[in-house]
Amino acid sequence: MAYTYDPQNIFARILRGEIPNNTVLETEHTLAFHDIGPQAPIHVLVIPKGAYVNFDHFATGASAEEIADFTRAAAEVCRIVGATPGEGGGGYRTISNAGEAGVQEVPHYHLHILGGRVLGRMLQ
Ligand code: DGP
Repeated sequence: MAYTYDPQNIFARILRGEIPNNTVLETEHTLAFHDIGPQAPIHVLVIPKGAYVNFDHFATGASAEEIADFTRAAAEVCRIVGATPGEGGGGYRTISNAGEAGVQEVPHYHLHILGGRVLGRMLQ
């Protein structure tokens, strides 16, 4: 699948510093910031700095170094916001929406980290 990345999407603009964000963590390949419309007391978005549209594009197109950096940054974000179970946190949920069925609004790959309350079951 060939992906066409829109460099004017809102997260690309955040990465270029054209739009401010409330940063939680920045690493070499990853940026994490608070969601503008939080759906839970903790709602952080983790995005790669590279131009990837969705999870498939990232998983197949990013380097092993980028993927490792992203994955570790996401885990670090959970610690920073105090959500990590076993480390005093109450737990969290990660979600990545893709495409129409997934209702992805921003076409730059991102992981939602939600927590700070009991989120309710999504899968039975
Ligand atoms: P999704 O449907 O998975 O593409 O979710 C996109 C999320 O991005 C949504 O929860 C709201 C958030 N969002 C959209 N615009 C901005 C913005 O300008 N700043 C921040 N911090 N979050 C944004």
